[in-house]
Amino acid sequence: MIHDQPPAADVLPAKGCFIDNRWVPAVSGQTLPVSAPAEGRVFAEIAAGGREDVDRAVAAARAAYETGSWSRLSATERGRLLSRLGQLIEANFEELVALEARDCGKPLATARADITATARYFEYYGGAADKVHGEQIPFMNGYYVTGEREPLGVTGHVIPWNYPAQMTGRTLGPALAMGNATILKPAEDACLTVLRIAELAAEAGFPEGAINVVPGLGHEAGAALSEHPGIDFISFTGSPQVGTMIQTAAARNHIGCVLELGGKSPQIVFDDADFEAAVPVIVAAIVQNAGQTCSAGARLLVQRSAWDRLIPMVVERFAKLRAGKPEDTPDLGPIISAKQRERVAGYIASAKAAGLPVLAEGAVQEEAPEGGFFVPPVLFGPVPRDAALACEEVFGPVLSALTFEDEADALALANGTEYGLIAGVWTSDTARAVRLARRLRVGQVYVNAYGAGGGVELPFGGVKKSGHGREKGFEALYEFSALKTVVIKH
Ligand code: TAP
Repeated sequence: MIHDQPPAADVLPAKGCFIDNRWVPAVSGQTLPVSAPAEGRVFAEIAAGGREDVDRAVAAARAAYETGSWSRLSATERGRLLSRLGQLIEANFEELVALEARDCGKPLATARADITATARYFEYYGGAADKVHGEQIPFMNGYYVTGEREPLGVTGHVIPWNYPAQMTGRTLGPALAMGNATILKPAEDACLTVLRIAELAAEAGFPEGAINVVPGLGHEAGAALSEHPGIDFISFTGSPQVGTMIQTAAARNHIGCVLELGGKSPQIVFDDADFEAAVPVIVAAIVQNAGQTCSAGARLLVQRSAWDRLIPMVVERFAKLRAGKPEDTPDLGPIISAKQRERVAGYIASAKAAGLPVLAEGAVQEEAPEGGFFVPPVLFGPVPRDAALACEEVFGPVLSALTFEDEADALALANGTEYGLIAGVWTSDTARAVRLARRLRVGQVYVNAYGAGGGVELPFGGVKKSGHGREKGFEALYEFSALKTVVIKH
């Protein structure tokens, strides 16, 4: 829904598009309403950026890259600016927490963890900027050969609504550390912290054009950015459907891309596991961010011989879960939008209609606002292997429990979806853990743990339909740079 009227008095007005360190209204003059998911009502507006705004942002980034105002700053100076931005995020911590909590409906504790991680991304990549060394390559006598890492140029970034602040740090941090000039298109449903971080970047001293943000609709601003001939690389996190469009546009422009497209990640529990340690982590892995996490542990794979002991423990914990608004310390918040809530509720209703057994169901707190987009968490099981709930990403607080017989069966089941993002293995048999870690077709494996708090330092990304390329950790610095071989005859 596009607005061209002034917002109501209690609605935060749109700041605009952030281009060349300045707020500029969208060329169309239009804005988009943003809802607070826990309240179910509009509380802010953002600029409805479009093709012409993206053109301006690409021109600004191109200038910062070509003139060298950003790309030729020393790596140490780039690192200092990134670190300073991390410090400014910490200095404005409570403001950013409140904004992220309201914009996404996250419980305050989750929003705090997110903003802490956001600052950490900038600190990490600030420290890493001048640690990427080239190499000297042995070659024929009479030649001196080096391999040097250089920026890709202008990089585009399209991020989703589930972790707006963190995703900004995760994708811009390494791109900027390597000297790329950036344009970010955040999700229309949640992007207020992203816009505030852009403002803080200007305060930190980033030169004009290094960081540009164009909010707007996906099929307008997002499509314009991903198809733009003026970008040299694109990073996308979101649905496989849009990821496919991004990859097609990148191929047409002969540029590279990194895609992170979600998953249906397994938590595999053997009968020799420490159930006391496993159960709280198993439940947290699906309830975190109301299940709206690409790496949510959405499939609980239980060895048949462990089912009768493990499941009652999970059920007990699951049934106590309460969804509510950020300030009421709920176990989980609402779903991001009415549209997404319909999608998640649709999965639950179809599974119930198909007769899938409900093992446990949480509830919504009594004090939760009427209009909030809440969905009580549900544990289904045993779920047949070919059911939608065993294969498709729900992106909500729905845990599907399935049984397996032995290690070979566990592996086949775990690897048996189109996705391959992360996996958890719970066992006391170290040799088995190593065998599975090597054969699971995913980007990250956790043994007797799951997710480990996000891990800014840990390279992250998928295989198969979960995408390709890696963000997070040092690996991302290679993703956002190119190797140049220099051959000197002497
Ligand atoms: P997407 O549509 O994929 O949105 C992700 C980002 O892409 C948003 O910034 C979106 O902008 C933008 N976008 C949408 N259409 C585009 C286009 N044609 N060209 C370029 N950019 C475009 O995801 P969604 O609709 O928010 O969620 C749908 C499903 O995707 C979820 O249920 C979930 O299964 C999956 N999902 C996965 C993840 C992760 S972390 N892997 C994150 C979110 C969603 P707008 O928001 O303005 O449309």
